[in-house]
Amino acid sequence: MRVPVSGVGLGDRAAEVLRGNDLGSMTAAAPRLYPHMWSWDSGLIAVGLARLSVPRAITELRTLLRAQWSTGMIPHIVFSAGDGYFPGPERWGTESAAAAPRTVRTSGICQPPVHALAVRRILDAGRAAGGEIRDQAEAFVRETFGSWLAWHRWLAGARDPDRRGLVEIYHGWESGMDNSPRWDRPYAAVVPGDDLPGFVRTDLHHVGDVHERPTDDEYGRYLWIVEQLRRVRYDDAAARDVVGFRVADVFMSAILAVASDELAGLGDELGRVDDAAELRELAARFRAGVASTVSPTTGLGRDLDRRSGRWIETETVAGFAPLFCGVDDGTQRALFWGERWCGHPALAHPLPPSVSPADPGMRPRTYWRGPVWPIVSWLFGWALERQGDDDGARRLREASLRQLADGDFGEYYEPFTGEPLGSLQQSWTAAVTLDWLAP
Ligand code: 2M8
Repeated sequence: MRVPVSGVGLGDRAAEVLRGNDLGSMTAAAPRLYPHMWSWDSGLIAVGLARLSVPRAITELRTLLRAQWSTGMIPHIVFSAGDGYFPGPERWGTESAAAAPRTVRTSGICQPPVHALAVRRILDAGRAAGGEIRDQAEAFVRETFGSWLAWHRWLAGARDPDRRGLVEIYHGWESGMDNSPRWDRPYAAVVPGDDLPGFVRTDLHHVGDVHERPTDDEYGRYLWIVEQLRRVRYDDAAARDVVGFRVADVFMSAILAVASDELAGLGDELGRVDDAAELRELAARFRAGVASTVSPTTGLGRDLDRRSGRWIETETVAGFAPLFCGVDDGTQRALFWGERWCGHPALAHPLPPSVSPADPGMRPRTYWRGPVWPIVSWLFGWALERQGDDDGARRLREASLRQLADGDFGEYYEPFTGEPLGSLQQSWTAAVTLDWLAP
C-alpha cells in the first residue's frame, strides 16, 4: 500500500493521468488497454476536464459528435490512429453502414447517454470562469444542442419502438457493464456460428491477472453479435430482427431519463420550448419504464430479456436504477445503505460494488461481476445531490476519495481490500476524482 496522498496531490495526479492519456482532440479511455475514445467515458472525462480547462472539455465532446451517425446514434468507440485494441475498426466494418460517418472510424453500437450531464457541467464551469470562456461554453451548448437531442430521439425511437420507457440494448457492451451477471442468461442464448471469424484478444496483456477480464467463451459471444450486426450493415430495423441479444436495460433507461431532464433544462435556457417539452416527456416515459421493473421480492429494478420475455433477477448495482432516476419511495435508499450493499460489514469502503457482496456468486476481482467502479459511485453521488440528498452524495464522495487516496486511478477496485484493478491510469476515474475534489 502506498503512502496516502493529500487532496492537492491527488488532484495533480488525476490531472497528470488525463494529460498523459490526451491524444490531442480526444482522451484515450486508458493507455494500452483502451487506446481510443469510448462514448460514456468521454462524457465523464469531459466532466473532469471541465474542472481543468473548459475549452479542452468542449473539444472532447465535439470530437465525439463528429462521430455521430446520421441516425443520431453516438457510437460506443471512436477509433484513434492508435492500434493494439481488439476488436478494432476492421473487425467492426462499419464503413458498410449507410448511417456511419465517412471521415471517422467507429464501432456500430452505443453506450449509456451520460453526455448531457457533462454539457451542463461545461456550461456551469464556463459561466463561473466568465469572459471568453463563458462565451465559448454558451456557443458550444447552442451549436450542439440539436445533436444531443437527435441522440436522445434515436434512443427513444430505434431502441424503444413500443414506447415502454425502456431502452433496448443489442450487446452487453452497450450497457457499459460488459460481463455483468445481468447478461448471463441472455448471452446463454447467443451461440456463435461455425463461421465466426477467428480472433486474438489483446486485452489480456494489459491487466495483472486474466481473471479480472471476461473469459474467451464470453468474448466468442460478444464477437458473434458484432458479426450479426455487421452482416445487416448496422441497419436499425434489420438489426432488431437478427440480433441474438435484445434486453431492456433498466440502468441505461434511468440514465436516459435524468439526462433528458438535464437536456430539457438546457433547452429552456436556449428558448427551445418545444424541444424542452419533448425531452421532459421522454424523461417521464423512461422514469415510468424504470418504475415498472421493480421486483416485488427484492425491491430492485430489473432488466427484461425481450427475446425470452423473462425478467432478469440478479442482484447488481443496476437494480438501483429507480433510486438513480428519482422514482424510489425510500425503499431503495434504505437498501442501498443497508448491509446487502454499502453497509456490508466486510467492505473496505462503504461504496456500492457492481454485485451485492451478499450474493454468493459475487466475484470481487472480476470486472463487472463484483468490483467497485468509481464512476458508478460518482453517478449515484451526482443523482443523490440532484435530488437534494446532500448527505448521501457527501458519503459517496468521501468514501470514494478514501478509496482513491493511494494515488492510483484504478478502473475498478476490490471491494473488501480496496486494491485497484484493471487499468491503473483509467481516464474516467481520474476525471471523477477531479470533480469530487473541486470546491
Ligand atoms: C469496457 O468495455 C470495453 C468494450 O466496450 C472493453 O472491455 O474492451 C467497459 O468497462 C466499458 O464500460 C468502458 O466504457 C470501456 C472503456 O473504459 O471498457
